[in-house]
Amino acid sequence: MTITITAFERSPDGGKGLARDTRVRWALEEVGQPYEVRFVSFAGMKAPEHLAIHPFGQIPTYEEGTLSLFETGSIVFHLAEQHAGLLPKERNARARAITWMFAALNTVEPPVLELTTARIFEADKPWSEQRLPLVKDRVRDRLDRLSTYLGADDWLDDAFSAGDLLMVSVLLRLRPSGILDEYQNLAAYVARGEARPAYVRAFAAQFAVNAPSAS
Ligand code: GTB
Repeated sequence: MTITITAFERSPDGGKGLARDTRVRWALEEVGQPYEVRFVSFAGMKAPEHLAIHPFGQIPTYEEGTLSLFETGSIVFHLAEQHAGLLPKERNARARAITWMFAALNTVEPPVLELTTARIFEADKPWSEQRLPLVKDRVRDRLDRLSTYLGADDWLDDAFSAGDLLMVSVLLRLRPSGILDEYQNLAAYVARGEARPAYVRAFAAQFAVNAPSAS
């Protein structure tokens, strides 16, 4: 059955892979599933046809036969359940990997998003200079703990999992702020994720349509 995802017609990040279709593309590549992409404009995201599959008018979405999904966590989880490669078979290891998926999205991503908002959308506000250090420290609170937990390990548990895929995807968004490089082991962890052949393919696919030179 053909899998179709949606992505920005032209991502505002110009191909840096920061829009959330990249994590879904990555998961699809990890499990070896071919997919098609339907590109959506900002106006198209709020049109009834798109709202019928994404109630909040966002990308990405996932369609496969009669199934349509939204939310990257749910899409990655669906793929990880249906195909080998993203979740361990052993019950406890699988539960731990799922826990890390939630931790990436529920515990680490919110302050990371807050920082993006503060740096990009609130930079011109008169209170921005005072607020930014507070927001950065909330990110550091999480990264301090994550860095200690990861230590010198390659991945959050024994083997790469959907938990790492989501955590690396979330951390990647910190790179422009410079905060990621304050944590040597987390920067290396993200680089390890980016070096995976599946990530390289996913990144190249989104870059091909979003790079400034792409027509
Ligand atoms: N919780 C949802 C999920 O994980 O699927 C969040 C989905 C989401 O925020 N989608 C964004 C969107 O559709 C695109 S990724 N936004 C349009 C809207 O809400 O109207 C967010 C994003 C946008 C741009 C950049 N960038 O340019 O760097 C990075 C990330």
